Amino acid sequence: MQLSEGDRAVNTVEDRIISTTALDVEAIRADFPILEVKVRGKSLVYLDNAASSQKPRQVIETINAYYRELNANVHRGIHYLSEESTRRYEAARASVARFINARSDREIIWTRNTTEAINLVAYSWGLTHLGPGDEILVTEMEHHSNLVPWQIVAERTGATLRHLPVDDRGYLRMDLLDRFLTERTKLFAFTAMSNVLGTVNPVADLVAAAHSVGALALVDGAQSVPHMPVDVQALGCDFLAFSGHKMCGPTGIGVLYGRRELLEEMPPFMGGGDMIREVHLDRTEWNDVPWKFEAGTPAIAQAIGLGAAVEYLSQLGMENVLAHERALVRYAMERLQDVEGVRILGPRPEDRGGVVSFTLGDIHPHDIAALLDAEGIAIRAGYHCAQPLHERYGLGATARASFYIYNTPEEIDRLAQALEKVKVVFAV
Ligand code: 7TS
Repeated sequence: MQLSEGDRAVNTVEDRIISTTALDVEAIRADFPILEVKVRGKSLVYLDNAASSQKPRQVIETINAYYRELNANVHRGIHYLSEESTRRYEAARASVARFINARSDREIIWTRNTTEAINLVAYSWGLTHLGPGDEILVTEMEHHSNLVPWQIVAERTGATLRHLPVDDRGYLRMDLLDRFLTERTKLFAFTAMSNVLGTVNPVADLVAAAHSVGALALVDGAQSVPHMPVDVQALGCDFLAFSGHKMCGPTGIGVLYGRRELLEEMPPFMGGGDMIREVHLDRTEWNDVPWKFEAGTPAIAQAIGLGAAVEYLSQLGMENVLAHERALVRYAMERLQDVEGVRILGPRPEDRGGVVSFTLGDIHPHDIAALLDAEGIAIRAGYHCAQPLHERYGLGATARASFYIYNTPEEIDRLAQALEKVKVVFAV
């Protein structure tokens, strides 16, 4: 673990101004009812946004109204509620398509989350397109959900799984890309942003490199789509996976974007109702994409809720969301570095999103998290579902603070003050 040189913010006051002008944080905070909740008698400081974000009342009320006024199954009944539910469900798909600039709504498949979206590609595309001699390339900074499915596919197909290394500062080893990406590579699956290091990867360059050897590019957008502008046409990626619950939407809904030509020729992931056009006892004709991949009654209220979340974020402007988080992360890195004994993982603020993983002396991150919890501050401690990355840096576990649109510099001050208290408790 190393701290990069020249990380420190130079002008704290200016940072505060940036972070409070990119977004109207006070107005945003008023949209999130949970921020009024007292935790252990203290006002809540929610810094576990990389795990899941909080939900604005616009999303909560959309879901509530759906169940109160519209609830019915989609794509079946010829009755008002079913037709209106279907219309709203498909309108949410169109909102998501616009949000990531997909060419067509047909390129948006509803899944449960990022994990299911990646597994869909692994099982549908991976099992049918890979064999011995083929290679799948991932990176050392992947979340387990962009690693384990490829281990399973490699084992089943005889393909080889390779890992592009990270350097000591938390950047991908771009200098080694040519060595790892060869004509044997059939798929390059990588995260747009590390959920541990915060590193924002050069996605368009990585996609172009994959295409130059004839490989497909799958982007894990779980940490990018909620936090920065993402344009699938500009990036050129073949697949993009992300989760609704990390971007103000409900749990139980996620997205796989796929280029239409690829989706057309991929076999279904699961069989059942809704994904078929005709079924006979001995044969079945598949439905068109995207419904071919959506077997059974879907998460209707959740999809509509995600549609509301996407509209909410679009109104804020994703450039502003990114600017706000960049300012917060710069401030957080400065404040935490002032706490003696804190070591921060990952690159300089300009190259990262709103995630700061750290250790504090020899204090176990679970103890840090528990003591912060007593102060009303929610962070995450552990491997953050990226155990191989922790092994790469020789770390057992880390503590992680992660930010979103409603966080403030004052909350970061509270985090830093609470860490000083942790040190007192542990007599560090
Ligand atoms: N990929 C990345 C980069 C992630 O950060 C996560 C979740 C996932 C995939 C999986 O998303 P899911 O919605 O399918 O679970 N990351 C975290 C985290 O950092 N802490 O809890 C979940």
